[in-house]
Amino acid sequence: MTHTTTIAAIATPVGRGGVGIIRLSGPKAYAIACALTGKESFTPRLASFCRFYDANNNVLDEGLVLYFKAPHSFTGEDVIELQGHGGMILQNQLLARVFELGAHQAQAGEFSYRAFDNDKLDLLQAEAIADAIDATSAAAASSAIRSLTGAFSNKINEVLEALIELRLYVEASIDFPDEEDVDFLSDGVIEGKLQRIQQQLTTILSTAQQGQLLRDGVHVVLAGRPNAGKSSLLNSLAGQERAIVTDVAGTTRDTLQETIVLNGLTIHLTDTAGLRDTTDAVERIGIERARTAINQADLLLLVYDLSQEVDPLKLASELFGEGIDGTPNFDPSKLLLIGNKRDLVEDKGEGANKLADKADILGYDQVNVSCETSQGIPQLIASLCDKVGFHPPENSLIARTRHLDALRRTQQHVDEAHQQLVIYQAGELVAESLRQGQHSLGEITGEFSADDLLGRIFGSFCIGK
Ligand SMILES: Nc1nc2c(ncn2[C@@H]2O[C@H](COP(=O)(O)OP(=O)(O)OP(=O)(O)O)[C@@H](O)[C@H]2O)c(=O)[nH]1
Ligand SMILES: [Mg+2]
Repeated sequence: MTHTTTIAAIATPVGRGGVGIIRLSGPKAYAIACALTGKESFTPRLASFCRFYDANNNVLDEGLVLYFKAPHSFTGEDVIELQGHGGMILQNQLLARVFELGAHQAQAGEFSYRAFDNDKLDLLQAEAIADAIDATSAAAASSAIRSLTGAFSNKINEVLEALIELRLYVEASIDFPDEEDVDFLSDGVIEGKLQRIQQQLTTILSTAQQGQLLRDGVHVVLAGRPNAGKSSLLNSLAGQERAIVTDVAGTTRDTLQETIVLNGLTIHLTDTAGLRDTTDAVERIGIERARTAINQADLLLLVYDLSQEVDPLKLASELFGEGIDGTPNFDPSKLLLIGNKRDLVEDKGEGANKLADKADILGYDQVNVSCETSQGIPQLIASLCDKVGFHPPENSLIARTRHLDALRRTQQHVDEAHQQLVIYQAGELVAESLRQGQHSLGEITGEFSADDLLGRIFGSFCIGK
């Protein structure tokens, strides 16, 4: 689709900087650059040093003009980049002049949307641009760049082609059954191809799950009784004295969040008020907030003091209630028991009374640490990554929940196709399930995507991208 308007926006971050870039895209971009600079022409892909003039021929700024002629540009349209001096006043004046000459303010993500619309990028690649810019860890950034270069799209397209080819094969066989041939539905060819597609989808899904963890990170909450060492653990993991630590029980009152990166995984870590019965109104509100955070956690670290001889499962039952089988009312897959202050109970002498780094207590994972000496902290980090299923492959690819959802629906349709084949021998239904699978997989790259979804995706980009 061709866009008739010319859009412009400041592409560099707001604030002071050596260089500030204004980007234009659309049919008038080239003419605006000529009018702005008084030059008659620009050569594509050649930097030209120019002065930028206002309507009264006063110099607004000077800098470089870059011209990318359609279709060889980011958006596929004529693109102009004005590289002036960074500084909000200068940049805003220049932008206002560009508007005066006929450009319109670009909406968030509008450049990327045009690139998508002109087939310069697919939806996965466009999302990867935003994810690369917003990445909170080096691993997330490099996997976003890999997705941007098309590595993820290629994997999706490979399966998409296999699905289409198989659907066409099934449809052709229904339309032109070969009397002499064996029954095409039971000769094993379709089943073999379906199984291959199922395997490919499983592999992609597991890569995408890692990519989604890399992108979004996990919400981890520290909870426990007062003085157990929750705030000390937050400080220890964050590598800085972020939370107040004292030996006064009830030190932390409000929840406190810190985003940290451990082994490449972004963790949104929340410290909470120690849980206990209290008449203090402020502390009570803090404890309510702690409860809310606990309920929303992807993983809960239940911290207890090893020097107090606490039974961690009994503590969990006290805090979260008990199921009919006598175990705590908390999903073991989301709970990690942390015995803290091991330095206080371990015999400093050779060999004797050393605690294990980690244990399994009736199906609940447990680790022993000391915030004082840092002993056990690396094992805690390893257990944490393990619990949330974070094992990024070498060449990970960034992914979003939307992609996981579409992949799972595709798997379901392919499973249905498999059932229609082996149980009902229903060729038409096999083809229909494959068509639905093709449709859900195509949502990922944007081959089939509703306009409102596109609006939501591009609307979350920054202006100028
Ligand atoms: N010896 C030793 N002391 C620790 C350790 N971790 C924390 N402490 C001490 O235990 C006390 C309580 O620590 P905090 O981190 O404030 O405990 P908390 O769980 O956040 O307490 P509240 O905020 O009151 O709920 C402080 O005096 C810490 O110095 C540890 O591993 N070893
Ligand atoms: Mg605290």
